[in-house]
Amino acid sequence: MIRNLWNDLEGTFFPESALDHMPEARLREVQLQRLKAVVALTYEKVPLFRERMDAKGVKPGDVRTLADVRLLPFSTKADLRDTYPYGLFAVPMSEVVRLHASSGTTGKPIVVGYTAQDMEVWKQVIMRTLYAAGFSRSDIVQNMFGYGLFTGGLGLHGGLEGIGATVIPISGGNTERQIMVMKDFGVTAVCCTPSYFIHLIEMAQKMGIDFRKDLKVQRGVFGAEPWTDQMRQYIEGATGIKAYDIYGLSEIIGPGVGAECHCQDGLHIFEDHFLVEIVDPQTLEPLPDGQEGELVFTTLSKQAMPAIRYRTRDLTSIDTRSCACGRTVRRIRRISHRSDDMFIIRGVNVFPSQIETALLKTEATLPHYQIVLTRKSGLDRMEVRVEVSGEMLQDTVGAMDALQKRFGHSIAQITGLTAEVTLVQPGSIPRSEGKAKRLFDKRNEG
Ligand code: DLL
Repeated sequence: MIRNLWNDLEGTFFPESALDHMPEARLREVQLQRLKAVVALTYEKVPLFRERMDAKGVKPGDVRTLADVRLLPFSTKADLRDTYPYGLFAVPMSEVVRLHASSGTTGKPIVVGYTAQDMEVWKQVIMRTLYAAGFSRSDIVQNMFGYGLFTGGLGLHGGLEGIGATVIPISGGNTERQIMVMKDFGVTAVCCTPSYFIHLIEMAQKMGIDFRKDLKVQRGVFGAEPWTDQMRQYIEGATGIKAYDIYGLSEIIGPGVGAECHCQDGLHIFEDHFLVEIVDPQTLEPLPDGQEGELVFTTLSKQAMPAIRYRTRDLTSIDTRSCACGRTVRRIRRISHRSDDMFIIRGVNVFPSQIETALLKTEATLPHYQIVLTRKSGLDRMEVRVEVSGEMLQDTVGAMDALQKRFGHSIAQITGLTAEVTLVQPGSIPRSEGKAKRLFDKRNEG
């Protein structure tokens, strides 16, 4: 079914990317046809969906238009935990060729499965991601996403091989060796989390390696965690490479749900495989295009573990403007926060990304920071530990005090809250090989 679509479209695109340029009417037809099929499949094969649909009095035949997706029940990560490990699979295990798992922060991991066709789709969406970021078969790519149960490493790997690039499956960690490989193997492109790449830039500086003079890296795809435009500017400014955003989540397929093109202005969703909605996280009512809310996906072609109206907790909006690149698949704006990242302190809702924006706005610092919440005599305190550069530490006590005040002022401006700002030594905030952890909520400890 997927391959036949390629024949419908002529053009100079790579066959996979042609799907990003499908005439909109055709795209909606494909989506509807696939939506009907996936609803029928889940109703028949997944007891949890059948029970929920029956409880709402909805039958698969009631889905007649794309808007009818709203008749269907939502699903969440809790459903995956409650049916751990294979309860939401729609095919027998003999059809499942790959398992991945996402650790999450609490309790058991969630397990996701793929059939051989799911693996083919995954490869294709990653190939589309890579083409959008200008990767080609001539690239030598250092893939620093973690290999193993995490979907990042092996997910990118399949698509990189698909486009015929030379893949170095190095995974994360051992940063000095990463830099040696980057130099000696003539690496032209990289894939990893943005926070790990920033760590790598610092390490290269320490080792006396100049990205522009000593390395051949030209582009990278970065994702698996929120990052800001300021971080992109830092990465591009420090290295001269082009940095593209890649988005995805294990429950939907892994990396490859959405990707930036050369316009670097939001992420195109591979809509022929993923039906996107934005809902109000409180009322769960659909929100109009352009308004920020929770991203919800229904998978349109997944066989092993289809997802119906899966609530991602990621907050963003749909951008309906056409993109200068000519892709017809719509974009979502960059994801800067998740609804469950939000913390409430003294009654005020705060996202870690707001603290990051406040810090980056104040000085040209790197986003190495931690937010530590504590409670003393019933009062909540927010401490923000910010790493400053070695040169800044040489400054006079007065200059340091002034800097601390500027950070505090900027945080207050953005969040309306007073924070205790602590300036810490360069390198003292632990670096992660994968996703960075910024928030430490110790309010209920001891
Ligand atoms: O992080 C898949 C992935 C791997 C995406 C490599 C991109 C590159 P999970 O571990 O299941 O899967 O985590 C998914 O990470 O719901 C978001 O909250 C966050 N996330 C992923 N990509 C981005 C991004 C992978 N580009 C969760 N920007 C998602 C912001 C992101 N947040």
